[in-house]
Order: sequence, then C-alpha cells, then structure tokens
Amino acid sequence: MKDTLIQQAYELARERYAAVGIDTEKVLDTLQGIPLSLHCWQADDVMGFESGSALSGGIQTTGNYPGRARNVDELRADILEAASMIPGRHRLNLHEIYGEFGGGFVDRDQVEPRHFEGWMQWAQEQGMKLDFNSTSFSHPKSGNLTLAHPDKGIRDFWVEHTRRCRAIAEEMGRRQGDACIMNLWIHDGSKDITVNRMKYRELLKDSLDRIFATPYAHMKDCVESKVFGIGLESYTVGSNDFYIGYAAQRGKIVTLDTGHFHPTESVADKVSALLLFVPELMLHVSRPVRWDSDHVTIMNDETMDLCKEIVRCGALDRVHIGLDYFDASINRIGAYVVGSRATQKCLLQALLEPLGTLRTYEAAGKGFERLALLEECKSLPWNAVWDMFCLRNGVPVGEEFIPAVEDYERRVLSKRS
Ligand code: RNT
Ligand code: ZN
Repeated sequence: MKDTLIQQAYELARERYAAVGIDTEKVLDTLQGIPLSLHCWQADDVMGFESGSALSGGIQTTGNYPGRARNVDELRADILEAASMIPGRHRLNLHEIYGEFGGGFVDRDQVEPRHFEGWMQWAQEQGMKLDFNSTSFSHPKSGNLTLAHPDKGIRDFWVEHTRRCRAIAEEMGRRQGDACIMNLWIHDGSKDITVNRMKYRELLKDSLDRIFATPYAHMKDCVESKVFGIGLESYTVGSNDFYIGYAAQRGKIVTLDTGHFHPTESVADKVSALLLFVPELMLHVSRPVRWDSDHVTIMNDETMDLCKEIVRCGALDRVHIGLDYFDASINRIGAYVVGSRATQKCLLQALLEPLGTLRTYEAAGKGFERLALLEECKSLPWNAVWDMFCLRNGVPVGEEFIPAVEDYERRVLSKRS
C-alpha cells in the first residue's frame, strides 16, 4: 500500500475520532508503550531444548506443519522474524526447558542462571526484555502430580526446580533493569474421581509457601489456574478458586489464561473483580475453540472485551499481556504475527473508545445513547489508525505481511527437515 494513501486515510480518521473526543496521536503513543510478552513456545510446539522428550502434562499441540524450530539459533531467528512484522517493542517469555544446557543433560533441580546467560545477552542485544516460566511438564518425575505429590521426594524435586527458576527470573530482572514476570503453572490433577481433594491442595499450598519464601526485588510471581488438563479431567489441584484465594492472601499476581475457564465465562469480567484484591494480573491471551485448544488469537469479541476492560479499569500499568497458543498446523511464524497483531488491534480499539461520553450517558441513565455509541464505535475508522501504527513502526501494513511470512518460509523454514 502507498504511504500517501495510508496518511490520507489516517488524517480523515483522526478528524473523525476528534469529533467524538478522541486524540488518535495520544492513542498511538499509548499503544506504542504496551509490550506484549511473546511466548517462545509457539515456534517449536512447546518442545524446548532439554532432551527431545514428548510433550506431556495435560497439554498437547496438534498438527505437523513443516518448519518447527529445532535449536536455539532457529528459535531466535524465528522470534526476530516474527517481531519484524509486529509493530512496537515486545518482551520474550521463556520456559525453563529453553535453557542452553551445552549438549549435556541438566535436570530440572540443577538449573542455574548460567543456563540462560546466552538468552540474557541476546535479549540485551535485541533490546528485548525477558519473562520466565518454570516447567513441570514433559519430565519423568512429572506424572499426574508434581508440587502436590504425596511423595515428599518428588514434591521436593519440583519445589527445588521452581525455587531455582525464581532465582533465574531474579537475575533476568536485575540485568534488564525491569522486573521479570515469572509464571507458575502446573498440571497436577486426576483423571478419575479422587477422594483426596483437600489433601493435594494442602500439599500444593505448602509447596508454594516454600517456593515463595525467598523475597526478590527484580522478579514478580504469578500463578495460573485451569479447568482441567488432557487425561486429568476429574480434578485440578490448582483450580481457579485455589489460586484466587492464594494470590489474594499472599499478594501474588494472578495469571488469566483465556482458555482456562468454562466456555461461556467472561474473562474480561474478572479484571475488575481481581484487581481490587491482587496487585497485578498477567494474561495468557489465547483462543479456546470449544475447550482449551490453544488456537491462534484473533480479533474476536472475547479478546476485544478483555482489552476494553483493561482500558476501562485504567489498569494498563497493572496488567501484563502475554500470549499463549501453540498451533502446529499452520506456518508458526505467521501464527505469531496473526495472534500478536490481533491482540494489538483489540488494544487499539479499546484505546479509541470515547469512554468519557459513554460514561456521561451512563451516569445520566441514557441507556439508548450508550448502546448506540458503542455500536457506532465498531465502524469508526480504527483500521486507518492501525495502518498508521504499522507504517510508523516500519512493519508491513495490512495483509502485506502474508508474502513476507511466505518468503521466510521459502528461504528458511522449508530447509528444515
Ligand atoms: C497450560 C498453560 C500454560 C502453558 C505454558 C506452556 O494449559 O496455559 O501456560 O500453556 O506454560
Ligand atoms: Zn497459559
């Protein structure tokens, strides 16, 4: 698309938005300052570099599209390629299994900051900040239970792993001069009926207390619940209620994965409810299709509602926006780009909302006027503002990223067998 056309369309949009009291320049500035935390695991189907063992722990990738990243160099190249098509500056979210273990086997209770030295240096060179995750899946000691395992030896192993991960996150945060957000998700649960719901939850609570006993200044902890994992359908130790209670009492961040709730539940509604009781939120923006299927995020009502709630709550500085999907059935770089840009498009529309007028209507009991303006907002020329955002950031505008992804596939991905 010609730059002049984008500029002309933007000027018209700018006037159109000014008429409803919105300054598009301010909005573009705000959007520029919102980093996404890009999930490194989209590029290699959550495999990591530890041992090549199969993905386990209640999650699964489906599809075998060619071109999966097989090592750290390929993963980094893919992330940079994706980032070159996503406007703005973004963070990278690593899992412990993506450490550089020097060809040997480093067990999870032995991991150290030095295994992430390469990542920290690379991230600094790229001007990219890091977030982190402990990894309790895909490991021989990770059956149905980890931190909630009745066997003290197994529990201790995972406590040690997670404690070490916090130390790594602390080092990342210290080096980048900005807190590293460390997420804790475990799959612990039961395939069939358990008669010990309380027991496993007591054990998990105790393990968490041991893990969080060390205070840190440069990392922040978050805890992620879910409804159930594959093969663990009857009971999830770390349920939503469990972690909400834990995080509220202990002042931890709650991670909301948009796939981890009952399909008709609104994740957007949780933002205001939780922010009154927990310090911050972390998001795993995903697209559940009938269940926690981890499809690529798109610009749908759910994502839009979620972004609108963050803006309406004035909570952009208390919500960390990460992505979490793993689609192995399509070009993985394209998947990164589509999901990231979709999330940003939702954020942009949330920022372009004439909230002042809408709230004036609401306060005056003008229900029709509120509804009418909300409806009209849907067709205001937000896309012209989006195109301008891409143009100013030097990334492909509109569908221009499709041939760019195809080109990378031809040049790079298709050579991986
Ligand atoms: C699993 C959780 C978790 C993982 C990542 C890989 O259901 O969503 O966040 O997807 O840790
Ligand atoms: Zn998640």
